[in-house]
Amino acid sequence: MGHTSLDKIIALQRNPANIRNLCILAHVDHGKTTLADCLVASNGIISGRLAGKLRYLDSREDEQIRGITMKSSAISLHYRNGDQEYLLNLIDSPGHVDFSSEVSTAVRLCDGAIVVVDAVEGVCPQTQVVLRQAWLENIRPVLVINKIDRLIMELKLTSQEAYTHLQKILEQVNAVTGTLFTSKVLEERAEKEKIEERESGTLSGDQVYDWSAGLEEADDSHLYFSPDQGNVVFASAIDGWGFSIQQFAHIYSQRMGIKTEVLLKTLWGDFYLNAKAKKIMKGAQAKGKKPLFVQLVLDNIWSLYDAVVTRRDKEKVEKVVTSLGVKVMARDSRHSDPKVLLSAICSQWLPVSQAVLSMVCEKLPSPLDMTAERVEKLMSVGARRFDTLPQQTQELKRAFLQCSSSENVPVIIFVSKMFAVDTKALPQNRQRPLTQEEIAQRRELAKQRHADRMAADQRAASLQESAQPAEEETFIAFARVYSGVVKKGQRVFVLGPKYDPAQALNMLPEKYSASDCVPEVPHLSCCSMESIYLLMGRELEELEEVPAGNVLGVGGLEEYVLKSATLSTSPACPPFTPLNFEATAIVRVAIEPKHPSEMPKLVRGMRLLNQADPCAEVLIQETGEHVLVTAGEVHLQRCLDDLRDRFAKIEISASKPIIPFRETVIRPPKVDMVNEELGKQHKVAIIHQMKEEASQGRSSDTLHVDPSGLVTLTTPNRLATVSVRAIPLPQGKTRMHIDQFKMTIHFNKLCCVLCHPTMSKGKTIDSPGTVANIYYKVGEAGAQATVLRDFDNSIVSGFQLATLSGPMCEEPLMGVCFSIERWDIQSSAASQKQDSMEKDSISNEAVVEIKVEGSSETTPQAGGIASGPSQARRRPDVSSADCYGPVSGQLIAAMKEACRHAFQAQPQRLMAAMYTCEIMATAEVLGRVYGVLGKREGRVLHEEMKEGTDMFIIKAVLPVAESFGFADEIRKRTSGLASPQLVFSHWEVISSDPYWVPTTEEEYLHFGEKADSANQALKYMNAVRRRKGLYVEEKIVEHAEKQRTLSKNK
Ligand SMILES: Nc1nc2c(ncn2[C@@H]2O[C@H](COP(=O)(O)OP(=O)(O)OP(=O)(O)O)[C@@H](O)[C@H]2O)c(=O)[nH]1
Ligand SMILES: [Mg+2]
Repeated sequence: MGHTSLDKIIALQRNPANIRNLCILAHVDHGKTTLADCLVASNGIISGRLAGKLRYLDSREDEQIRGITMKSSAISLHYRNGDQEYLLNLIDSPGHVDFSSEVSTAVRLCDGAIVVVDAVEGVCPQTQVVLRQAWLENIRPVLVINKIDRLIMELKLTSQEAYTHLQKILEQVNAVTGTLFTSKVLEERAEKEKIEERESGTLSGDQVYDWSAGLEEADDSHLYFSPDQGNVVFASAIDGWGFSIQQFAHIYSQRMGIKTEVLLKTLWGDFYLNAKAKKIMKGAQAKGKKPLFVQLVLDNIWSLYDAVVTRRDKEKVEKVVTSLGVKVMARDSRHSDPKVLLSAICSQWLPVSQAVLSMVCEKLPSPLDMTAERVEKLMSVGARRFDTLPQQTQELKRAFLQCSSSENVPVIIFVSKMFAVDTKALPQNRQRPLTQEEIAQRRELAKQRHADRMAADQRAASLQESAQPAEEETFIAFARVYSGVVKKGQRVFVLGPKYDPAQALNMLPEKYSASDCVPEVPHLSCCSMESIYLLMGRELEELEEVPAGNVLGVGGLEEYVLKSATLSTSPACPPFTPLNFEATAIVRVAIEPKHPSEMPKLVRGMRLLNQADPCAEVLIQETGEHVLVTAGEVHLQRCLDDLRDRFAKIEISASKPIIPFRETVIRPPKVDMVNEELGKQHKVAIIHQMKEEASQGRSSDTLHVDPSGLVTLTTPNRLATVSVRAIPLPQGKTRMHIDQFKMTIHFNKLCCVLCHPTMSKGKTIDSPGTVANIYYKVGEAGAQATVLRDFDNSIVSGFQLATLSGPMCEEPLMGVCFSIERWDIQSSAASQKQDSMEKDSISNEAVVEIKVEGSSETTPQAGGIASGPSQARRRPDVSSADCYGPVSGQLIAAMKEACRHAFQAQPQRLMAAMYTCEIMATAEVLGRVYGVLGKREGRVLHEEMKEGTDMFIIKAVLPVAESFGFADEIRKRTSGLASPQLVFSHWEVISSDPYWVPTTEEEYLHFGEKADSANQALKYMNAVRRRKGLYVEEKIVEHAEKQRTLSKNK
């Protein structure tokens, strides 16, 4: 087939019923790009011979070198299915975990997905992730089981064994879908119950509990993959073949005279052919017969491989070629590599592109089939429900569902990422053959220019030069039109993620359009779409307009859109829900230019990089370092390469990865380091004991630490006193229940919830896991409270400063609660006579209860945290203006110090970032994998054998600090047979105490006086302190005496 012309594609774009927007998703290396190659070749864009070898959509050099895809890229293809012509907007996505954000950007723009699974490896961790992503975005998947040739050539399975194996893989995939479905049904049911409960007040007594989970009624049969449903293709992309059972059903219905419908139902499953009775019967397994699928389908393929590749039987091949009616060129049949001949035969007999594309056209929805549920999900940002949106906004739902391209519907576009292309590669700047007239014109121009140049002075030249350094990279938005027609040069509103249509509709005059100048509406701006493009893999084609339902590229948005955005001509349009990113950016490195003078270039380059990558973050740390945060090692490498070669174009040097830690406190341990109960042993180390005592009852004239850990600090001017206690928050998901009518709660930015100023009675707060640092203050009733509230800001600032960097190694705190148990403020005049003064304390009966749910521990002290009533004493004459005076500054400092001391009064621990890591390995290399994991402080969670293969799946957790080079080391030690997938999962308390020294007899016996066995926490802490230039308590020469004695004795 020849190259599809641009006009054809433009014509097809106008018929949304025949458009399919789809992406290819899979685990890394399962063959997405190879499959895409076959599909691209079917349009004549690349040669069929190169399909599978070229990996056309991997356009970056490093993608080709490493052999993995790093970004998602789109291409528009044309396909004729029966009498219908289809336009397929295909997006290839990366499978490596580090780039899973690219998958999110692709999935958002599609209505369907091809999920590729390797026939040998089966369902892998990323397969599950992509299935979940497709599920969350409500897009419909179809399945391609790829690399079937490996079952023949590598595993040397018989066709019968291969059939059982394929059945298992289907079961695995369906199990994942099943889990997703059940969890959704259960969630919906819980939601429904909650609403019912709210509506009916309390449950009435005679109600009987309904224990059906709702699963019985829910129909899920359409969700599963099954060859007889037509949503599964078996393929070998590298050899260019693929089939669905439909194809074979057609072939055999003609040859054997059996109805196609019968064959469709029986070709997959427990059916066999009874040759005598000429009937298809059930129960192949029980009777020990060959299932129909093996006999009619697999056996043919197996014998073809056997004849062409294994035995290289020329005669048989010729027979097959004539019986299949395919044409083989002489040079193919003479080729020394039998695979060439094989793919020449297979790609004509069972072309993979035809099998996959007809499945896509038949089974995946068109943009017109978008469900109302999906639209509502896209439009309801955050916790807002769709029905709470303004009326005008709700009406837009119709525009989505209609997907109309008429003039009077609003234009709605979603930009899921920005990508950079070389400005020279843009179609406007591309060189094309010139016509005679143009050549003549140019000649004229050149003559003119020459004359000008002679006349012009130096100034003109310099002017031209300053105008020259145009941007070398242009940003194109990767987007989809959901409604209306996008025209070149059209003006649209850019809606920021926090944009609120309700607010804007109140502020804007009616019939307001984007071509008017923008009034002051928060998070709203205007821009014009300077150019629009058709995305064709490595190339772009300029278009004049794009109708609804298509994927497109938009130029000229770089000033307005950072990474993703919603564009619309209607201000009633809400911003779309943010993309679901599976990966968290965790690996950070500091970057500096080789030559300090090139700093501005680096800053600019990093800004561009930030825009061009959906997941990378760029920030400037307090220390002034420019820091790049990435999802993993491979991602980091790509970002650095990009920075060096494209965005900054300078030599840069990157620091070693900066490993993040968190500081926390824990409840006093009950046993010591040798598992003896504390308090029973004799303390032997006098010095250490002294140290301990000093830390427990420290006091100076402004600071008092009582043995229970309550720290009382007075500001230097003695105006204010705060008493703070640090309390460890229970691990796991914490739910706080506050039974108190006024209370201020701040989760600091680690958990990003800020509840201020008051919480209503009986409110429940969820903190996401252990991440919260909470500051709370029991509030007071009455007018007196206002003065204290004026100083709230200072207290919060002090708290925030304290939680930003802890005393151990200046890393942020986590999972700590600071309870302010007393807080006094006095006027300056009366400050000296504080004690003799009559106390007008406002004491309230605040009872704060913190209930912990979902955590197995009972928390005796958690209930007691706040039961101390807060008191506040103050002179009524403190003017509220004081909060701007020096008092507030001192209060900030005092609060910060008090928090720090309170923190130090408790047993302190470091928290390490942890990866979960899934490794697939064969039995022979299992031992080596464990070796590497053990060396790097990894902990194996479980290990299981993958059914039907000799592979083991090991699931482990590994500290991020130990993970650099881990993947490489595993690969080297196992000669490439195992490769891990690392994903950030959680923060974990390191159990060893960095300040630990032996104090009891047993500990001395066990660890020796110097306790010089490695203390991992101390090692980490010192490494961070050293990096930050803080004081590190370390002896440089440990055993000096010994050495001297040795040398003397000689
Ligand atoms: N034997 C065999 N190998 C295949 C087949 N399809 C792809 N491969 C090989 O598998 C490797 C990975 O293929 P890709 O297409 O790059 O895989 P991918 O899924 O795009 O990988 P990422 O984009 O990195 O996630 C390549 O070496 C291919 O040659 C197949 O059908 N059979
Ligand atoms: Mg790929």
